[in-house]
Amino acid sequence: MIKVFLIRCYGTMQPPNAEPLAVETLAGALKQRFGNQINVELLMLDERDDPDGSKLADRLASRSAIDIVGLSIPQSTYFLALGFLNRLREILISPLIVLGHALPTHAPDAFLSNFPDALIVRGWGETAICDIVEQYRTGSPDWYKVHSLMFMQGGRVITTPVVWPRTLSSPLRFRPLDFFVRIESSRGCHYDVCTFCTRQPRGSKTSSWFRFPVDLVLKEVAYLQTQGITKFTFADEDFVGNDLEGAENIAYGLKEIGGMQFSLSLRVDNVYNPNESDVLASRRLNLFHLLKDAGLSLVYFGVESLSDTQLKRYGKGVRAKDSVRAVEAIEEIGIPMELGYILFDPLLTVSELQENVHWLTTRSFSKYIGQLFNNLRVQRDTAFANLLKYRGLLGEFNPNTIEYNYKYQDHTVAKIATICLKWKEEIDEVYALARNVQRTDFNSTHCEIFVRQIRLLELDMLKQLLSSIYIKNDIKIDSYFLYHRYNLVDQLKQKIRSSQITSPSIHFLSLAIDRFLEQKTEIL
Ligand code: B12
Ligand code: SF4
Repeated sequence: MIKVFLIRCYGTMQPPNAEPLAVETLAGALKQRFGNQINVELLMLDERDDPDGSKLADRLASRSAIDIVGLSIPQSTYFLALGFLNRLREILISPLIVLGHALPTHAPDAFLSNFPDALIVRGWGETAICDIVEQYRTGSPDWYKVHSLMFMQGGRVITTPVVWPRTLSSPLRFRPLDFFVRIESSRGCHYDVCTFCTRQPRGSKTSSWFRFPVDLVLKEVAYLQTQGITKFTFADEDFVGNDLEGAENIAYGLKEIGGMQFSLSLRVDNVYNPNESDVLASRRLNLFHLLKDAGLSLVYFGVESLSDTQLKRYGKGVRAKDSVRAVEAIEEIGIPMELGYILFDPLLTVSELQENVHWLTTRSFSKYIGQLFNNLRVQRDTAFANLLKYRGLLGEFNPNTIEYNYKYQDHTVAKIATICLKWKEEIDEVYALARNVQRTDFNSTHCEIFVRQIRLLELDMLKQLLSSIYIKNDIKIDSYFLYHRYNLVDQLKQKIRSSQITSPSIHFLSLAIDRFLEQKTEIL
């Protein structure tokens, strides 16, 4: 019997309750293809309790006859993965190593240069992992026969064509009650052209989006309900895609199942598209009424900017006023939302910044912005990276996040961005963990109030910074904002303490709050 370990890495960017869906999905596919001829075990490698991966490597050393170790390496886990793989090599365990997820997909060189015997799977991995096992079983594997692969042979990097698996294999869920569960109803993005977005690689003839069979999606939801799960998120990048009917059928099915709460991600033109007929426009709105009725509790909206020129640079294909209309429509239907926003990009101008602030202060939705002080992550394999290279603004590459450093073209924007990003860096651990509680609980009032208060405070601070441009050479943060932020964190601490709610997410949040308050006491 073939013995396979699939390991999911957790770093600073993966909240502790993020479900290891990548490896669960791969395990599901392996079980579906090989049944009892394969033994698959899922493991977690979390830098919070095993910072260099050596503990897990040593544990594996005590296990006998391991054939394949598959490692899932998302952003922020590069050094953790290297530590683990180095330790495996040191203790002379040499199973076949297979690497997947964002970092191996977009920075294969950073792994192959250290581990030339490893196989890199690029993009969706179910077909590839099954074919790898198939080849491994022959005893003289021919890796050219496996799709979506990168490997070294004779000192050269060999690349095989990428395929997108089309079948939905039911994930082999790993302790689902301990995580916030995700379900896929589609893959890819039907729009597929934003200049900053890295998507899974695909062959030129593959369509950029497809829906899984709706009955199988609903079967998975119903199964999870039998396991005691009542809250989940759709993992889809583009839940609606170009398939309103499929989305409607999911809504009807979920309503029938009943008792579920869920979130999903949308483009703004999934809600309002100015180029469509009135009939289609009302069908779109009706879809969101149906979804709300079925338990939709949070919408992630990829707004990104409310400056038309910035939106054009991002390749979003929408105008600010249409985004505003879509956001207001969802607000009117009464579905809570979180707006994706990328305020600072290296080519931002002061007038674009003012345009953003204008929309945000004249409407009521700034409280929904997930992270106002976001800066564009210029990732490898994106059009934006090419644009910056051409402009001479591209800096060094970081394999841990697959992004490049860059310079801002405008000095004033650079000053404001530096202040805001420092602020974000200081509060991010607390804020991100509180937002994670809000995103995965749907009913946590303390965390919801806290994240909203921080968002409104940040918008006020940005307005203050913008107005200080006109006071010569004096763009700096007013200490009022620092005091206020400290007090908000302190209040959250008291509320958590008095509510006596306990969960791993709240536990990590409380630790982060203590760290923040300890570091910042000097400002009082
Ligand atoms: C839920 C989610 C999150 C959650 C939890 C993520 C987690 N890691 O557990 C949170 C909020 C924490 C998050 C954070 C971020 N995310 Co996110 N996230 C998603 C989302 C919506 C769903 C992920 C998912 O469940 N996919 C379904 C599973 C089955 O796919 P998968 O994980 O990719 O696994 C497949 C392959 O990657 C591969 N594979 C993976 N591991 C392995 C291992 C082996 C051995 C093999 C063979 C294959 C293999 O095979 C798997 C099955 O096909 C995706 C969009 C999407 N639909 O993928 C974005 C997405 C992954 N996120 C993205 C980004 C940019 C981020 C952040 C960097 C955002 C930020 N600025 O902080 C961070 C950090 C990176 C990360 N993803 O962990 C991008 C990634 C782009 C890229 N290629 O780098 C995506 C694609 C969204 C987008 N279009 O921009 N994310
Ligand atoms: S940012 Fe969203 S809409 Fe744009 S290409 Fe990426 S997944 Fe598609």
